[in-house]
Parts: sequence; C-alpha cells; structure tokens
Amino acid sequence: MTELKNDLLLRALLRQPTSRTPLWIMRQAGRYLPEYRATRAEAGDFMSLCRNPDLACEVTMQPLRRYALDAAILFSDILTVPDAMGLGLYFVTGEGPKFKSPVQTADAIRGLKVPDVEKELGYVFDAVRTIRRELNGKVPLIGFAGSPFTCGTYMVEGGSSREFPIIKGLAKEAPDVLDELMDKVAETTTEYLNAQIEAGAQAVQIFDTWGAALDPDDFRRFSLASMQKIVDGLTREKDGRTIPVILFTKGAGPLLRDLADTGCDALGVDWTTDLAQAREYVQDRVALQGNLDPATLRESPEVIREGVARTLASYGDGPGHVFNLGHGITPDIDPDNLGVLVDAVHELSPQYHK
Ligand code: 1CP
Repeated sequence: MTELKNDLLLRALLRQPTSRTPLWIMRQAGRYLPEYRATRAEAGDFMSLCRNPDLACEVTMQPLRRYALDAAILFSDILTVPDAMGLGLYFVTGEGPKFKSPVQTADAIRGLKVPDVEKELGYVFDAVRTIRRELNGKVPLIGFAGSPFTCGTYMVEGGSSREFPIIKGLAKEAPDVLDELMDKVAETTTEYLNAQIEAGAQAVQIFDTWGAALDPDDFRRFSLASMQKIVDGLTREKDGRTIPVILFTKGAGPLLRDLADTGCDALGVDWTTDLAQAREYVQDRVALQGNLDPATLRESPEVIREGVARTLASYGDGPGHVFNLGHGITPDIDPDNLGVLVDAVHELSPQYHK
C-alpha cells in the first residue's frame, strides 16, 4: 500500500494538530477549468465522463496540477444513486439534471428497489481505484454521495426545483411514504459509500444541499434521520486509518448542533453562519469545513485575500478547521482567482497552529 504523503486533511477532520489549515474546494473539478471543458467534450457528455474511469480520473487530477490542494474529490455526481435505483438520469443543456421516471406517488415509492450497487455503480468504484493509483499517495481521496433528502428532491420533483412542492406535500400529507423513500435511498447510499471506501476513498462527504429547505421538525425527521442511518452504517476504519465522515447541510445554521450529534467527524458550513458561531454551536465536538462565500472569487486579489484572512480569523486558533468555500465554485470564475485563494490559505493559516 502506498504511503500517504500529505495527511493534513485527514488529521484536521479528526481535530488533530497540523502545521497549517488544509484546503480543498467543493466542485474543484468542473466547468470553470478550460481543461475540464475539453475533457467533457472528448467524453461527449457529462454522464459519459462519469462512466469512463480514465476520463473521470483525468478531471479529478486537473485541479491538483494547478493548485496546492490537500485533497482530491472523486469526479461523479450525487444523482448516480437515483439513476442506479432505476429512475433514468439524463441532462438537458442549460436545464440541469432530469429523470425519465420520477417517483411521485405512494405506489411508485413502494415499488422502488434497493439496487445491487456493485452491478449498477461499478463504474464509480473503478474510477476510485484508478484515481488512487494515479494519486500515488500525494493527497487523500474524498468519496461522496448526496443525502437521501437532497437526492429525494430530484427523484420526486423529476429535476431541479426551487420550491420543492411535491416532496414537501409528501412530508405533510404522507410522511410515512416519504420515510420509506428516505429509508431506501439511505440503504442504497450506505452500501454505495462503503463500496467507495472499500475501493479506496479515504474520507467521505454527504452533500445535503436542500435539507434546510424543510422546517426544523421535518429536517430532523427526513434529512437528519436518514443521514444518521448512513453514518451508523459506514465503515469507519480501513488499513489502520479512520475514515472521517463529513456532513454538509447548506444553510444549517443552528441545526449544526443536531448534525454534530450524529457521530460524524466534521461538518461543512456555508457562508451564512460565521465559523466562530458554528464553533460555539458544536462546542468542538466535530471539525468544521468552510466557509468563504463563492462570490468572493469574482473579486480582486486583495478582496479574496481579505476574505481568506477573515475566514481563518473567524475559526481562530487550534486544530479542526478545513478551509473550503461555503458551497461549490461556480463556472464563471477565473481560475487564477482560485490560485490567489490557495496561496493565501498557505501563507496566512500557519499562525493559527502554533
Ligand atoms: O455540464 C457539466 O459539466 C455538468 C456540471 C456538473 C458537474 C461538474 C454536474 C451536473 N455535476 C458535476 C460534478 C459534481 N457534482 C461533483 C464532482 C466533483 C467536485 O466537487 O469536483 C459533486 C461533488 C457534485 C455534487 C452535486 N450534484 C450536488 C451537491 C453539491 C452542490 O453543489 O450542491 C448536487 C445538488 C448535484 C446535482 C447536479 N448535478 C449537476 C448539476 C448542474 C447539479 C445541480 C442542479 C441544481 O442546481 O439543482
């Protein structure tokens, strides 16, 4: 087994001391990079890129060639799980993801099967193995999945939504049916993430982009409870190392307290909560990851450096901070501006680790 040369991320996620704050960027492989757009064109379309382990590996490595990042993240999408459950994922340019067979009724949800993940999602585990080989111990590889509720919004609404009318209707009028959907997606996701870990993922993140669109009671019943089931079922140690689990609920605010109770290792924080406030909520029970507003990357180098400085100062002294944006980098960002951010984290963070 190759030795991991840079374990800053894994150490910080477990709140162990590091010499500086490690960083990675949500959506670090993606459309803001011209080399990504070229590889996607070579693949033909987005799903063909995800299904080709060599090309998925290539786009995973692209941001690491440009920037001194402390982790790679598997190139895939959260919606491969509903696709594997038989919903038929496709992408319409300019409109985002869609499903051929959304599940909008009690009967459709009862008819859903938990798939054989090795059979349906083997291409993802092949990509994980290919990326680990290519990384050769340079930095750890993060695996990921969507939360059951976030995947559920796309599965029920049939695509992207702003208001989530159908799934919110289920939450109020047929909560037992929504529980059943959450359970099936949670079971599939647990098997899916454990297979990523088995293939070589060294940390995992659950993206709960839409959980906080629910009221707090429904958030706890549907999104939090289903993520809890996943956390309880995950492999937490492999090859003598802990596999840290990161939960990222966008817009969680005070619900960070409930998320910290799940037994995860770290929480992603978006930019609407100060890290100092988040640290108070979680009382150093878990590490925190975040949280610069991605919009800052549109500004001048001075403004970007200032944003990095404020984010580091807000977390303050001591271990347990992983620098990231508060949500994914957007396609319009100038790649040089991300370089300014990365250099600023390297330069300004050691003073918080004395
Ligand atoms: O045209 C393209 O090239 C497709 C754009 C794209 C990309 C680059 C999509 C479609 N997915 C991805 C990759 C992706 N998606 C990653 C890969 C690795 C990395 O971070 O570098 C990850 C982690 C995701 C996760 C994802 N997909 C989330 C959760 C995180 C988040 O940003 O909130 C969600 C909600 C999706 C659904 C999805 N897939 C793609 C799009 C455009 C969307 C969002 C649609 C919407 O806003 O509803």
